Amino acid sequence: IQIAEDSQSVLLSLPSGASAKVLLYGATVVSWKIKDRELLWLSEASALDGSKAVRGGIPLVFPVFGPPPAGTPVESLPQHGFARTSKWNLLGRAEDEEGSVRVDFGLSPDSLDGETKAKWAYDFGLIYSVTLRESSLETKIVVQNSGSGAFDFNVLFHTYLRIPDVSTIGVQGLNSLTYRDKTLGGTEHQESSEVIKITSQTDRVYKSAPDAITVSEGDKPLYTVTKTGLEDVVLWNPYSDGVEKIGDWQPKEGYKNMVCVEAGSVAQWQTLEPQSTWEGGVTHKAHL
Ligand code: TA6
Repeated sequence: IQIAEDSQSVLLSLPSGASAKVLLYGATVVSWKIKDRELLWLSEASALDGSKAVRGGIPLVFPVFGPPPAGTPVESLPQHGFARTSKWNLLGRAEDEEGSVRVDFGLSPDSLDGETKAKWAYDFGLIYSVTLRESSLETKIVVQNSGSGAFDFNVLFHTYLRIPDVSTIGVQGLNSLTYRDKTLGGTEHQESSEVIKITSQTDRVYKSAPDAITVSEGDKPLYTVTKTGLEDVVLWNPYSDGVEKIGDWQPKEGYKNMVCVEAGSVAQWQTLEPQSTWEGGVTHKAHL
């Protein structure tokens, strides 16, 4: 079991051959491997130097998902908030006897740049834990409100799962749910597929989703994404037309090798009372 760090990132590894790499920038997981097999998709053109949010891996969305709505306290923040573009502090690390390794990161107003702090002036603390096990990767976030007034937030783990071929996979666990389709102006629809196939640009927020979602290829499960304390699941693939508008997406054909299955609380605001904490997390399991 190993944890190695340099000034920019932390590398976790297990004797079984699993490893994960997390940048301090955004506390973004940029790689998760089992033996030599990479399980997350990362754009070859993604900035990794802290100049722009990472395109791929697991960017963390907080305190707003998507474009910030006007007239709300998040209105001046960038799309998806500031967690993914802030430099986090490494808080600590732990190894446990069952062969897992964990690293914790923290973010508070002290580590935000002045401009961001002014745009969202709450007294908050975030603790983000990444735990690597033999065949799974867990991400968990604790949100603390240390101030004297309540605040509202969205939070989401924007996981880019690497897949062999988008045309052969199916996503299970979302049937009969109501979803907001962002490709159709945010209109609401009801899912009617037991196994969802991705054949065009897909950008949907499934509300009040069950905790376990599976990505499979035929009868063979590839991943199970299991959420705790989170309400919704977003399914995103920009497809051939969508990637043309994303400057840092390379190779363009890379949309064939990814699907974002994103667990979060985004359809409604999560309200956190003063002097309170909230937590939510996701376990990504690879069925190899
Ligand atoms: O989670 C899906 C989504 O909100 C899409 O609408 C899509 O644009 C994507 O996230 C990526 O957003 P980004 O700000 O990273 O370009």
